[in-house]
Amino acid sequence: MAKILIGPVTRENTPMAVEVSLANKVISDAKIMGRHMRGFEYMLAGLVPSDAPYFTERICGICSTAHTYASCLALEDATTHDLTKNGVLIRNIIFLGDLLQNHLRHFYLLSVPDYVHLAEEPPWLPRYTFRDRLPSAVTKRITANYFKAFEVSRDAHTLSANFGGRTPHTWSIQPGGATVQPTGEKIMRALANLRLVKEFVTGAYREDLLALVEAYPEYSEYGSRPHNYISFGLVRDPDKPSEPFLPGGAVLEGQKEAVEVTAISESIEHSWYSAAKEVEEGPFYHRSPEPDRQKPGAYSFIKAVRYKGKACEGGPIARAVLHGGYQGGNAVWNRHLARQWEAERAVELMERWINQLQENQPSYVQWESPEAGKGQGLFDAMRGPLGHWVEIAGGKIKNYTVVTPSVWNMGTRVGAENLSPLEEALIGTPIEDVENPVEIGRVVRSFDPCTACAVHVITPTRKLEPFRIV
Ligand code: NFE
Repeated sequence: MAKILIGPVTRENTPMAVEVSLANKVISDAKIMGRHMRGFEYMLAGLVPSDAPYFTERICGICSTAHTYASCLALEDATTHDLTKNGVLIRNIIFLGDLLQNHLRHFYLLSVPDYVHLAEEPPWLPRYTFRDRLPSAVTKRITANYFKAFEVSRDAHTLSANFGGRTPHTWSIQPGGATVQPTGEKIMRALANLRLVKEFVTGAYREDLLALVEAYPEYSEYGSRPHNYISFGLVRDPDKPSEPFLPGGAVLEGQKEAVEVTAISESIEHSWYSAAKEVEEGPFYHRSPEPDRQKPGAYSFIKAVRYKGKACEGGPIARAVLHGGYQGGNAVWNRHLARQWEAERAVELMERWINQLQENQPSYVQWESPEAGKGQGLFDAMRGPLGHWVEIAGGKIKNYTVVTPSVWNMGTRVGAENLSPLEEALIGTPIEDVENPVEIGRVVRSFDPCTACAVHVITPTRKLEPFRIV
């Protein structure tokens, strides 16, 4: 049986490798391989708890505010802490600005080159050979918007930096709220940035995506998988800070239910970690397993996470199913369309919330770390459910665990048959030209994968294997 290994898969947030098996030029099996080791959990043990948001937001550059938000929720959960409305509004605005820059960069910078012949020079060359099916005027327009997207995604980031001090890796999201006051000047600037982003998200982004959907109709089928989804809920409700604004939930074979955290399990069966029984169980207050690169049968530093034993997909499409009344398919274009739909909803929420900021009301309430305690921060990052779990003992972090959306979406299999969502989605995809397997990248990128979040820390002496057909 022919196999194709692509390693690294480029144009994603930190490369990983994909190996597919082909039967009659159709993908019959797929393995996603995260070949870095993150190790942030080891680094956090022994630090003072208030360091956790600063450290964990550096897990990744594209979703950093999701980590600092989730980390603060975990620390606040360890102490039963109340937040102010201003504090929640500012956190939500910072995060949604980050979500908008993510969705725009994902579409234009990472995905569009899979379908459109942009400039015929490096860094857009070399690339797989494929036919650009768009009329030349549309290719020209999308190419211009590709470059415009650099500016507009910067505007979205600037909006976050306006309240966060900087992005990525903001300063002002802290346990206790946000350490910045919403002055009239900041509010005016945020609204000005948002106007620029809104125009692009509701205009170019929507129009360009629909042009690709029309030109490449087979991607309304390729990349489909079982209808199992999960979300921990999007941001917090400014009027009820202990609750998500859009509640989380799970969908198993099309049926919605509330998430029971104790039904989440992790497996390292096929991951490069030494076996530690408690890791298979949950909840997540435990020491991380030790790396073991020689483990037989393992193929990734990403673990496997399951809900009630099922591989569940997170991200915009899961949120569209849970909150948007969406009941359609989950092929490549459905994921992209859900992301664009979510970007429009994010703009609407931000307009509302920026206008609710109160100049003279507090944004921060002093937070003190407990001597001992446990807390969990359940949140939805751009790509899906993000969980931070902290255990504090003697005023220091004893254990810290992070389970990211990309672990949900592109972890390893459990046993031989229980594949991760991205592995499931690749199976059944026809490969027209095995020398130019462009279909693989198109399915992979529809998940907006991020290996940096799922793993971390590369061994510099080890070379990544290049693309080859086995
Ligand atoms: Ni590095 Fe992240 C998001 C988190 S992981 S991008 O969204 O958490 O998938």
